Amino acid sequence: MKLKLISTGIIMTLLLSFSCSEDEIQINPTEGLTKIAEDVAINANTKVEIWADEELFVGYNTLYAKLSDATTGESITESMVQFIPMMSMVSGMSHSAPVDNPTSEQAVNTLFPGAVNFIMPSGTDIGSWKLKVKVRNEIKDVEDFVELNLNVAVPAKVRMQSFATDGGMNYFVSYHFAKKPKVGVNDFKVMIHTKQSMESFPGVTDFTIAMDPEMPSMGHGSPNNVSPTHVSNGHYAGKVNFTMTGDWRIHLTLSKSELAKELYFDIDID
Ligand SMILES: [Cu+2]
Repeated sequence: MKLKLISTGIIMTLLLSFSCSEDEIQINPTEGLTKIAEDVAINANTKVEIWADEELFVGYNTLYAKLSDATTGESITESMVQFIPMMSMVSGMSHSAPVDNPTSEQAVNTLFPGAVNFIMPSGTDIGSWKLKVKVRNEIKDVEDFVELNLNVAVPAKVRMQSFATDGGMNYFVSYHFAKKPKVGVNDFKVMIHTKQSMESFPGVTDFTIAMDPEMPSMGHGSPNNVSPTHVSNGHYAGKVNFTMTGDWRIHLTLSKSELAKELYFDIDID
């Protein structure tokens, strides 16, 4: 009886360790992500897939490029990857959007992560978005691109706001949580970009942000928040503390020389 228990224990241990290492080997890099579009860059013989955390929305979207050899299907883990979003407006005008290109030419777990802050939704009476993705076949020494059609929806709650100053500057403010926000202290980023031209939307690095989360329905805030401060490229990192589930409102005051702009984002914590 005792022997049986011991051997069962050994088999269980073996099974567990086996299944653990299996998980590590078979981990799927796009698990939990949504495929947005794909196409083949013919000259570079490279299949380009674009994945995201969810369907695209007006706001800051993390995009993951996944490259593979169009013939063999094997992952390509080294390439220049560049995102160039372009919106063709029904009015005839066209413009780009703020972009964070992948920072490395080495894939992270076969993915090249970057981001686009879509500043308008697509729609039949508004216009349409395309994403040009530039890649480079290092072996063939060929640069190429694909052009993908995107659908950008209006999110249930506003995730990007823009405002203009008297001086004619346009600012685009968006936010991003590294992980789905939950009750407790959450890492949180605010992004501020400006419009330099229709093609160029650089990050703005010299804002000071004061943050104040509130539960409007209950009339209280929360302690232990860290107002976002500038890290790089118009990204401001802080911490927001949601002390309970429900509707929260993150008040932000953005200041820069004479400019002081107050705005807020509503977010539901479940
Ligand atoms: Cu537009």
